[in-house]
Amino acid sequence: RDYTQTYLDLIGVDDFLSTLAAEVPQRLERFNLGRTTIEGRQIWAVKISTDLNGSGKKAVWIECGTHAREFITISTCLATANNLARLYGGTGAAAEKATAMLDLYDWYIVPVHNPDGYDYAYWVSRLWRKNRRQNNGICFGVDLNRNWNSNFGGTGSSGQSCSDTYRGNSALSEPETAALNDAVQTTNTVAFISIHSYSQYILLPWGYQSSKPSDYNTLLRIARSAEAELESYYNTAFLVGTPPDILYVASGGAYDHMKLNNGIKYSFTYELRPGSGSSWGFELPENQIAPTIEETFASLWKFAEEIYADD
Ligand code: 0X9
Ligand code: ZN
Repeated sequence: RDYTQTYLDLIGVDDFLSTLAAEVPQRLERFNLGRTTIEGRQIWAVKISTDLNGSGKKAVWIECGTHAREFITISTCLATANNLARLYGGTGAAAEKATAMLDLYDWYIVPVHNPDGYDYAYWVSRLWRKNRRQNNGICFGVDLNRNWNSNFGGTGSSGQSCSDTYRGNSALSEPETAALNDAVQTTNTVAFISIHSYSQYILLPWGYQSSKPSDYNTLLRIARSAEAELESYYNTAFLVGTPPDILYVASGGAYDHMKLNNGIKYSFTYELRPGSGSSWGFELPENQIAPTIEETFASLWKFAEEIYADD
C-alpha cells in the first residue's frame, strides 16, 4: 500500500511512521504527544532534524488530520516527513527543497492529530469531523478546531454537543489539543502550520475576528509567495486571506491560539484540494494525492525560506 496512491488507514499510517523511524534513524524519530485519546490511542509525532541530539535550530510544527474526514491532509503530512527524512542531501528538485528545509529548521509533524476520529471516518462514517468524546449519551465528539484558547466560546463555534462545531466544555479540554499545546511549548517554535481541507485557501490570522494582527502585511506577503510556488506546479490556485474575509469567523482555532497564546509569529492554516466549488469535497480522488503532495511540499519549502529571511 503506497501512501501516494491510496489513503492509508490508521494502522497503515502508524506502520508507515514506525518503518520510517526504523529506516532513517539518523534524521527522524517518532514520539507520542504524551496523552492518550478518549479511546485510548497514542498521538504520534515525528521530529526530523539534521542533528536529533540538538541542532540548535528553531522548530516548525505541522498539524494534519485534526478533522477526521480530511484524509488528504494526512497524506500530505506523511509525504512531508518522508521527503525530509529520506531526501536530505540528495539530488533532484524535491531533495534540494528537503535539504534546504532541514538546514534551516527542525521539523515536528503530527500526521493524525485526531486518531479516534480518523479511524471512525475511515471505517464507519466517512464524513465524521470531530473527535469521539461521548458528550451526553446522545451525541459524540468535540470539534478540536474550536477547542483552543483563542476566543474560546465565541462566534463560529457551538455549545450544542450534537453540532459539528461543538467546542467542548472548556478550552483545551480534549486530550488532543492539550497534548499538542504542551508539546509545541517544549520546543523553540518559530512557525505553526495547520493543514485542513478543502477549498484551496491559505488562511492568515486572525480566524476569530475581523481585525488584523500588526504583522499582517508581512504574513500576507509570505503566504502569497508560498501560494505562487504551489500554483506553479499544476495551476492549482489558492486564495490567500483571513477566514472572516474569505470563509467565515471561527473561534477556538489552533493557529490563532498558537499566535495569540504561544507567541508564534508565523501561524497559518491550509485548506488543500479540491477547490471550494468542487463536488468531491472531503473525498478527494486518490489520483490527486500525488500532485497535492508535490505542490504542497514545495509551498512548505517556500514558507521556510521566507520565514527564515524575515525572522
Ligand atoms: O472550520 C474550520 O475549522 C476550518 N475549515 S474546515 O473546512 N477544514 O473545517 C477553517 C479554520 C480556520 N481557522 C479559524 N477560523 N480559526
Ligand atoms: Zn478542517
